[in-house]
Amino acid sequence: MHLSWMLRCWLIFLAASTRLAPLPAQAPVKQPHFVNIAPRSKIAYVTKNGFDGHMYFPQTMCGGVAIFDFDNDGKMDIFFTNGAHFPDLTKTDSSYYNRLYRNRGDGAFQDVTEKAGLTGAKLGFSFGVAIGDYDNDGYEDVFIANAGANTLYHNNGDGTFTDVTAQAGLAKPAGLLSVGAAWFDYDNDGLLDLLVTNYTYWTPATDIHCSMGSDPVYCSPRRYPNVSSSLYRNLGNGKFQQVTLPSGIGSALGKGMGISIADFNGDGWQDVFVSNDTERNFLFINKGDSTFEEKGVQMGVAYDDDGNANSSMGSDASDYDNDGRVDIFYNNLKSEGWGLLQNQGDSFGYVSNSTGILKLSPGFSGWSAGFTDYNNDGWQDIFSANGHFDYPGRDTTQHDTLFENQQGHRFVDVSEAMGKDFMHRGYQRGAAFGDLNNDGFPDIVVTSLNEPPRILINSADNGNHWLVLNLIGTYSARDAIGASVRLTTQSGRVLYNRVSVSVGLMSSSDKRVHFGLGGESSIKSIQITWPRGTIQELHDIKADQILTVREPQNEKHGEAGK
Ligand SMILES: [Ca+2]
Ligand SMILES: [Ca+2]
Ligand SMILES: [Ca+2]
Ligand SMILES: [Ca+2]
Repeated sequence: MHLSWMLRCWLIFLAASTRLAPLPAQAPVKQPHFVNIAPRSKIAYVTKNGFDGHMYFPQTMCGGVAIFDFDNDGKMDIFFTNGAHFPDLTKTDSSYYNRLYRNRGDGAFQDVTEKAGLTGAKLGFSFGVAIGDYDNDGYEDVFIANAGANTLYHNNGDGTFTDVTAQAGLAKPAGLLSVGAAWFDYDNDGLLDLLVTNYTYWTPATDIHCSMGSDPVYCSPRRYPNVSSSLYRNLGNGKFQQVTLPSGIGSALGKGMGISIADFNGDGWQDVFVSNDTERNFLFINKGDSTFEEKGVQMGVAYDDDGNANSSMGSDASDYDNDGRVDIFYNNLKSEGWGLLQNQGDSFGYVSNSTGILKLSPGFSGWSAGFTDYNNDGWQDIFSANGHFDYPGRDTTQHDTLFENQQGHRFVDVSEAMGKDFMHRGYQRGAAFGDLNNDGFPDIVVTSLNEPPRILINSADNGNHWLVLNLIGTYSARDAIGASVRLTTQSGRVLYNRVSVSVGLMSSSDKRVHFGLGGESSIKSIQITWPRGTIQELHDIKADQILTVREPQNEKHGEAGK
């Protein structure tokens, strides 16, 4: 008894002294933030929507961004689309030009637009940009969605581009506003096809003038007709065939904005989510026979949890909870709250409420948006480029937001901790994601109406590990858009990502596949499922590298597109 009492006292003393022992000195874990390096370069580009107080309907959407490597030097370059003068819809001077900036690799970007032939001087008002190597020649080509005729530029491989629209067969009816576009191989023939989201029919002559009291305002989209998206099949000889109606894409009429491509039901065929402004969202399930069935309502992505169709602006698809199924995010205008849709196999669950998104988002009007693992912890965070309509003199400018993913369960708003360059208030519109300095931490480029863009470099200072995969298709289309990757870390943690380029709104992101690995510096295995079905396994991979992987050759397979 006495002994037992002594022992208990000793144990209590031991526990107390352990508790009181000073902790070993530990450096605080640093959180990455963002620094705008655009002022280091001569950036002539200012997003110009031609604003003159009249509030022409399409002026709210301007300033698409692409992050891609046009000259194959391993450094991601930046392309911006731009607006035009109203009501004539012409790029009346060079301030309206689209712009290409070459990444010099020293933190500065060089304007190479004129040499590249990408000013778009004759294009009028441009909205979205979609990057894809449609002819599998190893050089990324550029498609631009416009108010007028859309444009395809072929990358000649020598720093110049040629407008090949006329011979490509990508014509559209006059007055059809094309906002976004995405390259993907819907029929798995090794050639990238092209989906274009259209918004409505509009010309300066049919513009409806709306006002609130005596103030002009942008009209509600509901005043304008709904239209379908367009699908063009790549025939492989530089020509495309319009398959909008036979493919079933033409059966759904809305106001298309963001496009997210993924194999949502895991059957080996790439499906399409389209976010529609003020109309229900679409989910086109690829039936594998060159047709799609629009199943947005059945699969639970058409409306929010209250059954409302909301403004659904930009969208992105990614596996935010690392369960092997690709989820969907879309943002909305102020007071609506943003949509996070969890892929539950046969359908999607609206999880904005349970994940905290619905509490964090109603104060913001979002445009481009995307998943990006800014802190390399293996959980995809959500960025949104924000700003309400550009009514001068009202409190309509906003800052962008970053919602940090807490282990796939909840999101918390970490925007303020991202630094003053991140917190810039404006009418942000386009945004693209990519690793501009190849340090394994994703960066963000954002446009803002009537301002220069921001090139937000990730400070990369929490020491987390990462892997970037540069996948090159041989039997599949060279860009390998849609290739999915399952990564298992040394400790057995499983992460998912895929080649995804059409991210957000009007914008196109770095096609390389990025993984944050947290504290783990080695990878047990990587399984790549290439778009045409080949499965490739790699083992014992070191972290913190950009690894190029070519699709394995199979005797039965030729080169893509041959
Ligand atoms: Ca480059
Ligand atoms: Ca090409
Ligand atoms: Ca194809
Ligand atoms: Ca994260």
